[in-house]
Amino acid sequence: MAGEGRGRAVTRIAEVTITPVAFRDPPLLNSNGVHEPFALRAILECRTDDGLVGLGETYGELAHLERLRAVAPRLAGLDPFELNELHRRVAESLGEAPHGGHWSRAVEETFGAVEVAFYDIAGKATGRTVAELLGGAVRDAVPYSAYLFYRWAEHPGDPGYEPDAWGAALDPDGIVAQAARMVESYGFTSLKLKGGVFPPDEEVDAIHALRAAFPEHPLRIDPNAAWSVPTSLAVARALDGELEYLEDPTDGIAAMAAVAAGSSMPLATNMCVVEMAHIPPAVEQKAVGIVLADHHYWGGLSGSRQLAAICATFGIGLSMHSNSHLGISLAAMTHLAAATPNLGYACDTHRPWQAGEDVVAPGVLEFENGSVALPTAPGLGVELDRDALGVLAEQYERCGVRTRDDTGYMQRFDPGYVRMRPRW
Ligand code: GKR
Ligand code: MG
Repeated sequence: MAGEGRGRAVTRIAEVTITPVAFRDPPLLNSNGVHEPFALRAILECRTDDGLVGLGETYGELAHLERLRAVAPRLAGLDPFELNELHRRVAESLGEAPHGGHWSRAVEETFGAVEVAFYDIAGKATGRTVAELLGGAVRDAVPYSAYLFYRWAEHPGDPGYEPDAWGAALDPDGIVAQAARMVESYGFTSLKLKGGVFPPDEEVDAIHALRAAFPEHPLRIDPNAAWSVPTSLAVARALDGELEYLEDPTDGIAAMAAVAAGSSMPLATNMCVVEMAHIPPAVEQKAVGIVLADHHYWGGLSGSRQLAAICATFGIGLSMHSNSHLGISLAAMTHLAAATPNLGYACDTHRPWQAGEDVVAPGVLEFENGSVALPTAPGLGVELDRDALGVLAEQYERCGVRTRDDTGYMQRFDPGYVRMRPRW
């Protein structure tokens, strides 16, 4: 039960506001299709009875918004330090009992969204940063990787879209040019290519071209399970010695284990190990060498720290996943990564693709030499820009996108396009 304060004044949640927002997203290609002109997020503001406001950012898809809206009224009166009670209330609101001692992904995603806002409040209430509350920073700046995408120059379905400065990238030269711009603009020191778009030989050529252009940068490729086991093994052979890791070449723990057994580089995943129940079979079958943490679905910052401990126990490396996101998420990712000693790889971020639109006041989350310095103000250390929030909320109302559908959007331009896993 929520604590009664044991003689101390206790801050309690008075009100939770959920604001769906939409921001411009370029036509980035992946194994499911292409990004729509708008990406969705939900912004949470948790207000306490003594005037503190905790911020959270999470998925903006309708199903997730409905879960957040079901939970929000049940948070009133909760002490933001009572994370176990938060977990219980979230699960109860969603009508769930723990499965095998763990909660479902829906519960962990919903819990994670609110938990970050509670950490923000806890930091503001104590004058500490979130990284301090997570055990203290072991690094004062967090390295991120350049997230390279094959992409079109423009959104064919959106006549109002202003083409950005990046242009198209549809072959190895285009990817190398994109990487050069990323490295020049942000200083990234490792490079990740989103694959699964073109036949594997072409993507292997792109990695060779990146290696030639960037001899010192660790490289990764992630086709989101677009390849069969034999194709994955052939790609792993072709890229022997080139990759720091190969991310989700194929689908499922058993298939990943078959690829891992025949590959020289470690395999990483944000697809076959995405909840605690997946860890025992993945460990038993030696399916993955690296798991990508993501506080949005791994049960928040506290769940991600549990994941980190489990990975350390089993000798599994830890990296960090991203989806299209805004500054509150970047701040939370940066605090978590700064306070996680065994997070040994540069984290993913979609940030360069969202240049220009955000809900946080500018100036805190800047990249220098590929890293974001840990914010120093209490809590997450970022401030909501209320005008910017209003603009992106209005954009949400107008844009018509309510659920991410990369495949449906692709089919508008290529009616024969089919989502396939594996495709090759
Ligand atoms: O933004 O297209 C994308 C990515 O493919 C994203 O949806 C993935 O979840 O970045 C992610 C990944 O590493 O698989
Ligand atoms: Mg991935």
